[in-house]
Amino acid sequence: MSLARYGWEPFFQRQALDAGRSIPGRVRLATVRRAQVYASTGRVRVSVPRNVGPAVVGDWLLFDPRKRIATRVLKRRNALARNRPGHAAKRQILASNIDAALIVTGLDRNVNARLVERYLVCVRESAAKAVIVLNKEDLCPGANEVIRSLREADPSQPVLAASAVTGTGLKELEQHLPSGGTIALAGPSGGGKSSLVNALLNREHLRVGAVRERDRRGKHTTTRRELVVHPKGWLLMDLPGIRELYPWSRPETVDEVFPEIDRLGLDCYYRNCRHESEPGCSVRKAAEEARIDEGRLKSYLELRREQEMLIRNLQESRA
Ligand SMILES: Nc1nc2c(ncn2[C@@H]2O[C@H](COP(=O)(O)OP(=O)(O)O)[C@@H](O)[C@H]2O)c(=O)[nH]1
Ligand SMILES: [Mg+2]
Ligand SMILES: [Zn+2]
Repeated sequence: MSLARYGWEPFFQRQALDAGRSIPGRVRLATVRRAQVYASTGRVRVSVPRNVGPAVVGDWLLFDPRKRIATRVLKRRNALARNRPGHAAKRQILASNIDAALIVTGLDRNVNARLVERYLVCVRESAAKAVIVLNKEDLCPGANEVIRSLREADPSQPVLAASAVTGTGLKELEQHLPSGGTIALAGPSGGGKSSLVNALLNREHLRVGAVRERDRRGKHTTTRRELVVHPKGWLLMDLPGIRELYPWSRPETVDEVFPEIDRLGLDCYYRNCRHESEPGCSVRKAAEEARIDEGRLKSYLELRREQEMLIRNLQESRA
């Protein structure tokens, strides 16, 4: 079978010129020391020794087809990464080699815009295309208000309403998926990521979790990350929901997620204004006059501080 349908490209091929007897495989499932890969010989389970790994979903690795042992994880084209909760600076890669990420959240409860912004920072940092998907439109036909406020903040950011149950919005969603690309589905648990993968595949492939009625939170049914091949050529990667997301990014990436704030910052009196309590701050002024959203500003400042702190912690740990 051709490896191209799994995303094999010159970037990886060049790294595999000296592979010897090892052959390439794309990780579709991974645990700490094991991985299941798509290879030219089909699906293969391989072990990933400590000195080789860890491998994450989306990685390309080389493995010995006889012994079924990974011999090398190939350099990643990009990655979705966060800082591990409870650590000063410890990078955790959630997924690798992705072309787009759908940030999926359910309209059955209040959309957590703050969490969406955090996902957006991760995706922007990876340079993959981000699409915000407001799922469960069938439960909340009045999604327009949420969509409008998201679009108002950043008109260049695609935001779609969809329903995995009725199929609303799926055609439009498909138009946003880069052809032949690897598409990660990220977002809080219970938003409908697995359901959307199934709806796009038009069959039951992934187990869908029941939503607890009490608080409408999804149970954690997706405990592993999995990569599935769509007949139209996309590789869909269902990621488990995570509760705390501390993006692993440069502070400048935060600016890209809040373009309306970044733009105002150009007019501040001080060129390096932090929009905290400096005189002549046009960002503060805009917030006072309700020209920008107070919640977004708080989120922006918090994320900037977090990412600057991350850099300091990283420098200290390396010193
Ligand atoms: N009404 C409705 N329910 C949905 C929709 N998508 C998912 N669900 C339900 O929401 C719950 C969580 O879905 P799941 O796909 O497991 O979410 P995940 O945790 O993000 O993977 C399940 O009970 C689904 O049946 C939708 O578009 N409309
Ligand atoms: Mg799931
Ligand atoms: Zn300012």
